Amino acid sequence: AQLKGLQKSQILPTEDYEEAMEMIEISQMDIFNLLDHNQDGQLQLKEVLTHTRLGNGRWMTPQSIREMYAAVKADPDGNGVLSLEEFKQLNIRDFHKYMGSQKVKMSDLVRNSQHTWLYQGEGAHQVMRSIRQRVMRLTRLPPEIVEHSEPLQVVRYDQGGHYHAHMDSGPVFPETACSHTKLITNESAPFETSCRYVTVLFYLNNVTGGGETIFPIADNRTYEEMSLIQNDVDLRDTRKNCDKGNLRVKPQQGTAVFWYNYLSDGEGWVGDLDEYSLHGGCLVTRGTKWIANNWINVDPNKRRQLQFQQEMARYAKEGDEAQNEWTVDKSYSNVHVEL
Ligand SMILES: [Ca+2]
Ligand SMILES: [Ca+2]
Repeated sequence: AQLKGLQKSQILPTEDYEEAMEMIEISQMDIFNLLDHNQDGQLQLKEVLTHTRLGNGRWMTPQSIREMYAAVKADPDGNGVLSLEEFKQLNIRDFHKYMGSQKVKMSDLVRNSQHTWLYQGEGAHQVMRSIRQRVMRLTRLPPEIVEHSEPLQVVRYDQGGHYHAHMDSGPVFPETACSHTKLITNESAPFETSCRYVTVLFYLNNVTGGGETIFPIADNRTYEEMSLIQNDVDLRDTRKNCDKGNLRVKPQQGTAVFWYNYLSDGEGWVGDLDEYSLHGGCLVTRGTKWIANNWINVDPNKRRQLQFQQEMARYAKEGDEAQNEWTVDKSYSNVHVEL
């Protein structure tokens, strides 16, 4: 990975933000309804915080939201919640202007790390092949599924690095396409996700301080998105609240954690997203942290997955270099997967 060179996993937001946001055609009323999770006609702080996209890659905290309210005079009665009336008075342009004007540091982002992708397919270095084969044995998944999954992602977190809690894959609706099967099955869906059925996370070194993998709500009895944020404690915040999560795994060189991001559909295939798989990388307080991720991609739509596998087998047989290259490198070289 060092030889190949690593790229920033997330780049600082650009000034294009304001422009880009103005392109989105969505009414203020629609935004309000979307944010008002409990439908009480008020926007509580946590309802705004839950929609991480509003931050344009910047991690929002209760503090940063309050600062924003103050800057754009969003909450004139000062009760900490936005009524529909207050929200209507708000000039969304001021909000975008404010967001665009903020000086953002790497530590303010959702993710502060560097990564690269390493090829594991036919002809790859023996170490890379052996990792793939071990993943096959560990997960007991068919070789044709594992072989056609994403390459190995190697990630470096320097001191001060983190990755706030997230899911490795997205929910799948009938109108959602999977990144890996999209081109081959000719889907033109409005939504796309990476359909990562399984995550195998390898720890490549011992970290001097911090850098644990946190699963904030693992083994909770019930899942409630809004209960992730209580008062000013956001359990997803891996710079501040890793000590409050349910399961914390300390990096140990040569070990790995493995989990499913989706439940079973009860019929031997991939079902709904498992929301308990929410996880993040805690702040590295000392030293450097190196990990690698193997994701196993499975389309919850079985027909599309089988079609994809058939096509891939056909390409391999024809020895179509161009296609092979596309599947292993091109589609991942610039992909930033925000989940
Ligand atoms: Ca509300
Ligand atoms: Ca108010």
